[in-house]
Order: sequence, then C-alpha cells, then structure tokens
Amino acid sequence: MTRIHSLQNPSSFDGSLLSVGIVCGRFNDHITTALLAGAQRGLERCQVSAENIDVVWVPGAFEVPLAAITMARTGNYDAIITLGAVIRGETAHFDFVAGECARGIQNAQLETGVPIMFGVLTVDTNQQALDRSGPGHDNKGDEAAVGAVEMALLTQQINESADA
Ligand code: INI
Repeated sequence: MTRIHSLQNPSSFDGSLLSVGIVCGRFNDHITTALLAGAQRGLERCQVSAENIDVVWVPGAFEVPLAAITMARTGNYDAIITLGAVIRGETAHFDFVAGECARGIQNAQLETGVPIMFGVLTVDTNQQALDRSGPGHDNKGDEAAVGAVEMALLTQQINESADA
C-alpha cells in the first residue's frame, strides 16, 4: 500500500497542539521585528497558541544556528523558526554571515530531527528586505511560520506511522 504524507492546504493546518521556538537576530532589527510580527501572525492563523511560542533574541544571523540547535535539543519544541536579515550592501562579510547561517541551520535540523525553518533574509538592499517583511502573507516570517507548522505536523505523522 502506498501511503502519502502530504498536507495540501496551509489554511487548514491545525497547530493548536504544537510548541514552537523562534530565534530572532537583532542586527537590522527594523527588519527582524517585522519578520517576527509576520511569524506570529502566521502561527496564529495556524492556531498555535501564544503561550506555546517562545522567542529568543541573538546578536545577529551568525549566532542564529547555535541558539536554534540549543532550543531543538531541549526537546520542548515541535519546530523552530529562525529569523534574521543579512543585507549585502551593509557588510563586506555578507557571504560568510549568510552562508554560515544557512549551513548551520540546515545542519541543526538534520542533526536534531526537529524542523528548523530558514526565515533569514539574505538580500542585496534594504528595500528588498522591506519588501519581504511587510504585512502580507509574503512576509518571510509568516511564510516560515506556516512552513514550521507543516513540517512539525508532517514529522509527527511520519514518526507515528513508523511506530504503528
Ligand atoms: N548580522 C546580521 O544578522 N545581518 C547583517 O547584515 C550583518 N552584517 O551586516 O554584518 C550581521 N553581522 C553580525 C553577525 O551576524 C554577528 O552577530 C557578528 O559578526 C558577531 O559574531
């Protein structure tokens, strides 16, 4: 028998039993606070209770992976959302910060088995960052939040069917 684990409709995701951690970089906080607001809106739409959401702040995107893997290892979270803003125009070490952040986040989720969403903007200009952190569903934090709920539910389903 073929069993397909797929949650087709994001608007019907039920995250009411989920606990979610958020790691937010303080660097470029005019952007990351807007990403955080987007993530909170996305989680609320997916029925994740505010009391089941923990937010931690770190200095910048480079520090995001360590906080994310530390949260993942507690076993307290069904998914983690990472948020940050790396803007090329403002740093000579863009490639190091952005690349190491992405690599660290991917390593963290593969090592722990906890879904960790990449809601870190890596853009050329401040305007591009503003465009991706607005009030709509295309806010990168909002997208990451819905993805976190999807991946948490999917991971639970796969693990439960493996136990059955
Ligand atoms: N951190 C960011 O999150 N975004 C940036 O654009 C950025 N720039 O421009 O340098 C940045 N740098 C700080 C870095 O993430 C670390 O916090 C810092 O290097 C200390 O380890």
